[in-house]
Amino acid sequence: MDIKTQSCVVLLLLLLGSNLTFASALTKNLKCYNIKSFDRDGDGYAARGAIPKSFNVLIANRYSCPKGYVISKGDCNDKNKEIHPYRSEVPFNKKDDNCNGEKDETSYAYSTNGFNNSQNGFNISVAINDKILKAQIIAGKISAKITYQKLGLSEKHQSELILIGPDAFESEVRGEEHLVTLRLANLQSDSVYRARVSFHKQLARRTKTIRPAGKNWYYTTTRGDLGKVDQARSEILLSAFKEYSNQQNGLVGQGSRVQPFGTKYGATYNEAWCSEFYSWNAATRMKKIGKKSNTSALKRYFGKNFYQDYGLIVEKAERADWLAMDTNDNGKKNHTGMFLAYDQAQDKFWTIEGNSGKRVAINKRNSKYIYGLGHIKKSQLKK
Ligand SMILES: [Ca+2]
Ligand SMILES: [Ca+2]
Ligand SMILES: [Ca+2]
Ligand SMILES: [Ca+2]
Repeated sequence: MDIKTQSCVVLLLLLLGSNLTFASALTKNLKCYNIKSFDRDGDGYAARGAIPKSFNVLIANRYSCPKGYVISKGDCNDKNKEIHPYRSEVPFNKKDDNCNGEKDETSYAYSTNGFNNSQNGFNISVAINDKILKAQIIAGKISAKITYQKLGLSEKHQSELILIGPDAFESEVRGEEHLVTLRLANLQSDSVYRARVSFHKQLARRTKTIRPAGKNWYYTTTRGDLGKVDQARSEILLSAFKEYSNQQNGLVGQGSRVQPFGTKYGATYNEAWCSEFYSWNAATRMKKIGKKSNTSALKRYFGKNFYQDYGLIVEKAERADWLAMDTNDNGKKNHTGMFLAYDQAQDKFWTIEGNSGKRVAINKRNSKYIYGLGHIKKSQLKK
């Protein structure tokens, strides 16, 4: 980690809308929660509404709260250590295990291979977690609706809906587990999409929504022209989206007790890990990228395929390219993202990022924060 990478923290503060300031370049304010008062079940997550205490810590300890304090909050049940925000929803128990406000909501499966992702479509694999819904699907009484959007097109005008009759999707019982597979087709190639599934029952005069599939979107990509670079782009993105899912299920990033923050990506516990997240995923297909730990190392790696001219950035940007960002708008690069799509109408960039609010996150970035673009070339790919 170098000085440049350290400023990923600045991004964090911006994202949180925090008015904290640095006491010096080498320290930062860290919000921590008293365990005795706010984490009574000892699951490592302070209760909702917990009041933080600010500590001035060395940058080298940026995520380490003092003894007796925890960094994570949002526990919706501080009397049960099995319930907290960074875990998977447990099916069929009528409890909101992951504190997202919904009980036994359906959840999306992610795979680093995608689910039959082709140039014009992909499958969405949904785990049914609710007993009543499962019974109704098995009885063939339920329709599914997919809301989807190609990233880069306006949410308002370009989202589309499809209603699929009960015979039009696959439903498979594997022991207790029940998976529903839906296919989205007739899509554009070489594009990133997000989709949401909900289930509906047709009554005499109206359609009743049985259970929304959570508020979360499922993110994936169609494939490109099947050339080597387009294949690599798809696979790098599918890897990154799998990590996005791992964040939501409490396996990486903040809140994880499995591989916290960026440790999975080669960062140390207290290190800013935006660049590591990019290079770790890119390394699935790119040679010699290693676990690049800062923006300067990534800029060197892309060499003459690095563009700073804004017109060229917009023109060249393709899925899974590297975006160098300047999130405090001071003319210096301080953060790393992976390019997903460009929204021309809004002049904004869709990205997937490590260490965004200490998490793996999908963001829509104002163009003024875009510093440069590392464009993937065939010569950089593994054989
Ligand atoms: Ca707790
Ligand atoms: Ca709890
Ligand atoms: Ca839930
Ligand atoms: Ca549950």
